[in-house]
Amino acid sequence: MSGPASVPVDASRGRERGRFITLEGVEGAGKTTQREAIAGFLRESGVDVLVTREPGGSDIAERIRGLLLDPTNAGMHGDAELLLMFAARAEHIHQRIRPALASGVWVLCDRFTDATYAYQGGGRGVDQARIATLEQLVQGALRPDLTLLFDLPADVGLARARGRSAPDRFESETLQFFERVRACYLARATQEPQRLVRVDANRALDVVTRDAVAAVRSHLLSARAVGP
Ligand code: T5A
Repeated sequence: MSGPASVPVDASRGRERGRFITLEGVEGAGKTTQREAIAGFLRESGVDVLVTREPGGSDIAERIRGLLLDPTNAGMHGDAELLLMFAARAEHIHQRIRPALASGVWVLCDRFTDATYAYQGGGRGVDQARIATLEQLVQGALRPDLTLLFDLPADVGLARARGRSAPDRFESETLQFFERVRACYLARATQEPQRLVRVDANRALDVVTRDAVAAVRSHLLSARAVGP
């Protein structure tokens, strides 16, 4: 594995930094499975990569994750859920994401703020403007450079997730909830086609991996093209 010195400089930001790649999709879309293949590809390409997830990714954020996913917290108020997501994110950004990017390490994160727009916004009906306010407060200018949206019908993803383990607090939601989540993700992909790349996840694992790695390879090539 090469060190930060081999990571490209992003000329538009005027300083050396890693790239921030996020993976999104409804439950069971295959993000966790695919992130290992993507991380492997990046490492083979000489990129130093931090693999992480949300909610979670740092000590305190992982403890907040426990609260958010615990099915016995079914009565949690929507505002509390939204604020806990961003509280965990603030910790994760300050403890892990920003230091990694600043030292030139690429960050591969299983879910980020697109999930808040999709789940709390699309799923729960929270006003998108409220989410945008918190996004600005917690992240400043930090946004993913590339997001892969693993897309598949919500019922297919739910069947996969529920076949694997007991449902957590989110997986206990209705199919209609996850259909709204999916619709929100697809709308965001339409609004930001340069950043948000849709990958059809309703296919065999190796085919999904091929397309996901191709999207990351393309991003790596363009990152290197603006390098030193
Ligand atoms: N959340 C998160 C919010 O509400 N707001 C937010 O801001 C954030 C950040 C996190 C929950 O938090 C919510 C969303 C989530 O509900 P989680 O456990 O991390 O909880 O949930 P997920 O990220 O959805 O993780 P899952 O494990 O449920 O889904 P994955 O990672 O997409 O799927 P994966 O890879 O674990 O695969 C699931 C099963 O399907 C199989 C796998 O082998 C596995 O058994 N599979 C396939 N089978 C057939 N064909 C394929 N192509 C397959 N790909 C995978």
